[in-house]
Amino acid sequence: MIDLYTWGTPNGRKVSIMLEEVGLPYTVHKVNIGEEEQFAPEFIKISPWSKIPAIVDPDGPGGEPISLMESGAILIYLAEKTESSLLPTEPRARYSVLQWLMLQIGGVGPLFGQAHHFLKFAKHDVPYGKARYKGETLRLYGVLDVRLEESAFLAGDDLSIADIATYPWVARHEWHQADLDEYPSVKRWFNVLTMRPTFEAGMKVPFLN
Ligand SMILES: N[C@@H](CCC(=O)N[C@@H](CS)C(=O)NCC(=O)O)C(=O)O
Repeated sequence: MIDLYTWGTPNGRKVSIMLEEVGLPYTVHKVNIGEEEQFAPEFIKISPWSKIPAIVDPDGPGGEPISLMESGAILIYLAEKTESSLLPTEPRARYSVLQWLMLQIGGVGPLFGQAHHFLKFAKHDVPYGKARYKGETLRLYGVLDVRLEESAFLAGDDLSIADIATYPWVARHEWHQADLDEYPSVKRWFNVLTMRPTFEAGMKVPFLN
């Protein structure tokens, strides 16, 4: 049974959606980042940067336990552990998945996250920060929309860990003030994924599981 350390955020929900998709049983451990539980010494042993999500798999490579931080690494690990088509082995398909996954890890997550900070949570009004990160966020929506106009999913014809990584961020579109009607292909993709029972279940973690 995999131990999942998470909270109700886009990064956390990537992993619960993934666990639902591949059908691995898991135990949820809530790490309330609003109460600074991420700084508990026991959690830092698993996640040195004090960030959720993290997992511990008692049945890791070689039959030994493994702990992992960083959502991208966790998605790759779980896909490979289960030999899932969510990360294909055929090289062209695999690199397509990895490039869209990396765009999420290096672009969508950090920039949407900063947009949330300046638009919703900053203690002071910072017009430059709001404009900068909302602008960069909408620029990324444009990239996603062009891509999803030409293919059903981010990496191509099939669902992949790149979609799983990106979906929970787009689910917060109201927070970063993106109007999905202006990005019809993103909206089509978002609605398709929202209908999947695995995504619905994963998005409820850790509060309703
Ligand atoms: N690059 C990391 C980012 C994880 C991350 O930013 N987690 C946030 C919640 S979405 C967190 O734990 N924040 C608590 C903190 O920074 O103290 C990943 O993809 O896993």
